Amino acid sequence: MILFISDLHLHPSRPAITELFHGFAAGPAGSAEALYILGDLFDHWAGDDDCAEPANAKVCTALRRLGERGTAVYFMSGNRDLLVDRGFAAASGATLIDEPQVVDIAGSDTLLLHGDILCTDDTEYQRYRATVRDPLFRQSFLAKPLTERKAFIGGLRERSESEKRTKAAEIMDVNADAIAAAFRRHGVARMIHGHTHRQARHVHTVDGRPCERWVLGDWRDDVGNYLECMSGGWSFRSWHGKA
Ligand SMILES: [Mn+2]
Repeated sequence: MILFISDLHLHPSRPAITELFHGFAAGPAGSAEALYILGDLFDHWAGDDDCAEPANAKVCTALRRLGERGTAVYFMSGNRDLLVDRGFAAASGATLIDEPQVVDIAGSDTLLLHGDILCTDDTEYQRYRATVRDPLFRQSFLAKPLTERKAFIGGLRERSESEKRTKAAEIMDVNADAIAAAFRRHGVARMIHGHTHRQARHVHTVDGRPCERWVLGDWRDDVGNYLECMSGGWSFRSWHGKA
């Protein structure tokens, strides 16, 4: 059994969701051979020195325990936890994977993405994405003190929340051409991504080929969502805190 999650947006100010995650890590995730985290596990990540923050340290410990009990944990950064790096990997035991990544899942090549790269209609966002992913930007940002980085991210969050309220929902969703291009470029017939919080299974026809796209749901205070891949098939599951 292989599980996929994304968009938990864990943050010390959201104890209920953090509690759900810890139940999930101690529960269903422990029976999986692998857990793929496809971005935005954290609501924000100011740098790996933030691993020391008690709530973050607890998450790292939970992931480390999972690994020790035999579940391979793979971590792909999302837009919010873009700065997760080797320090986090060392603290959590998770294997960092680049985006995009093609992985053999149950015998078929599967493209794994966070998903924001597919939202090409939001040109303003894509410009921002390119800036923050620039290695020089990253380097100079990480050279600032942790408190300064956190304050900067806090300001960014507020701006993005207010922009989201005024932007049309379609602009923030994935673009059909970007999806077709991704299937084509990677030569796969299956894709899994998060980011849009619109949990669904979509079927696409790309150059006459049937392709499947699984979109992971986000987590709320009272429910977590994950995709379960078993030999018998794939399905979305929800987690309410009890097995
Ligand atoms: Mn995201």
